[in-house]
Amino acid sequence: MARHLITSALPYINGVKHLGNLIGSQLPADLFARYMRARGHEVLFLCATDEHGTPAEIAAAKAGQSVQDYCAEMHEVQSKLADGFRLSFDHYGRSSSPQNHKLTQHFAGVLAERGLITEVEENMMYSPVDGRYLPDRYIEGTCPNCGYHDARGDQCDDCGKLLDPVDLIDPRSTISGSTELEMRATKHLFLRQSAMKDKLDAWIDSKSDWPVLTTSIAKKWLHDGDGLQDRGITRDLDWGVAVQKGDDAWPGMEGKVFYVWFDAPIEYIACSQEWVEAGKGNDWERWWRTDKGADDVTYTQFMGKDNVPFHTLSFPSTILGSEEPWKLVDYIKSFNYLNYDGGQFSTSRGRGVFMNQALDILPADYWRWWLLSHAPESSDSEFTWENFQGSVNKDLADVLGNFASRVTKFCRSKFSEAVPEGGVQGERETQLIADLTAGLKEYEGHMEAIEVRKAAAALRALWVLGNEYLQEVAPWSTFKTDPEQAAMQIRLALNMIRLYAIISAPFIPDASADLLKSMRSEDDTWPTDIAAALATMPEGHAFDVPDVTFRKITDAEREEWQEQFAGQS
Ligand code: B3M
Ligand code: ZN
Repeated sequence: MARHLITSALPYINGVKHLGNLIGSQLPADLFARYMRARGHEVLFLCATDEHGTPAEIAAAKAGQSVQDYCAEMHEVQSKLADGFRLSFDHYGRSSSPQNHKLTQHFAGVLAERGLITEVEENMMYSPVDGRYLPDRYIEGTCPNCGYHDARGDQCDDCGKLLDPVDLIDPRSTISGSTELEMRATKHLFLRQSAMKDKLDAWIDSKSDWPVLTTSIAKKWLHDGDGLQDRGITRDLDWGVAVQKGDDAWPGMEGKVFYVWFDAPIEYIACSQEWVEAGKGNDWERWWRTDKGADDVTYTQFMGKDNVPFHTLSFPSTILGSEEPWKLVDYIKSFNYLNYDGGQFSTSRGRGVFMNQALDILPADYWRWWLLSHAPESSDSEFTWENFQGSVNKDLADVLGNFASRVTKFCRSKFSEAVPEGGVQGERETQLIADLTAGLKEYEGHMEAIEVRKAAAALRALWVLGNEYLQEVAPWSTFKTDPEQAAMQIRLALNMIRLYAIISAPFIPDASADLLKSMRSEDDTWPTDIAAALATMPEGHAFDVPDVTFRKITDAEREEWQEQFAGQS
């Protein structure tokens, strides 16, 4: 039994996430966590809401709430949706927790002691009308590169050029619209990532098994242009972790908070402390401190590609730079983007399906299956309603659902609602067992390697084997001439339903649980010997005909939903 620490990137608190966010980290992380648990490993699976920073402030102001109330409410909303999608976090924490405040200040203090934090005097845009310094994305103006009128202070959305607010022509505050902006000198802290460059480089080089998507992004940041830059880790905001050195004040830093990307990854650790505090565990250090047993832990992180620099460079700078015995990540699984029906998901235009809407129209398993089997691994992928309808109707309804329904109904009508007796297995059954054995091995290999799409394809292929067998041996015809032989075929098929329920659970946990319940089987041990697994439910074992496991999506629904989620242009 191994120990697996698994984290998903922390969703921002501001608003319900769309399906692209879900498949970019939380859902594949859940797939892996469920698989590892099913294989008998000890798993600690953590996620939390990422609550600090300007997006939270803006969203709270828009909602007319204090940022504390807004975050508390949105945390509940996101937590319920996570449950709705059956994301099996051992704890769903909050980056605004006291644990994270304390730990973030601890890291800052230690890094300062190690000489890895510098104080830099910077000129920042100050807006007298708004009475505050303006973070980059609160400033808009004309792009000096392409002339686009609404370029943001950090980037031009039109030509994509990264900008500094001072580059903008005619800058204005997005809060008040005021153009009376002035530069004022203020002090900020910078994390000296440049001093960590060689260490990080060597560390990334040692990870030859990482996905290319992960290492190529890290390498680009390490080597492009002037190489790895120091990163500002403080901001002029009210909401966030107050800048302190451990428990001590930081002279000159009054009224400032740490940059959200400094404290957010630290929440991975703090979340395990919250997990203990919530009474769900009793020892977080054995997961995180290499001097307390975490040496045996395999730590896997899941995230979208835009989060990779922070997890391959910034957070490791914090961990390595502290020179304390913290557990470093072992494997980073990153994802490309999921697009929506010929464009992008858009929160502002209400384009695409958001987590709450998805659950309003169909159960979680339908979405889990489509998203995971189309995970944007090697490139961006696209959600279309045709494709979704096709996958659900074919894979789930025709292949898996139909198998369970045909077998159980046939058994009930010709035998009884119990595993029938009689008959002996022949060559065709030996062949089936061999095929299932090989297929399962392939499936397990992809799951271990976190090749999500390939794992889905391998699982589907296992379902297909059952259908092919049934089609070929046709117990409904066999029954007419040799009922004993038909009984043997159906006995095997009933046991296959149970087998499918167990191995499909990481993808479609609800349907799997229902099928297992219909088979009146409490034993959900992962199969290691297919022949033995297919003899688990003995002759005479009672079962129930399951309700429809998966229903089909009609053309009318597909069209209605396509329209409903198209968004306003
Ligand atoms: N909240 C960005 C995102 O959701 C950010 C991830 C933090 S992980 C420590 O894409
Ligand atoms: Zn531009």
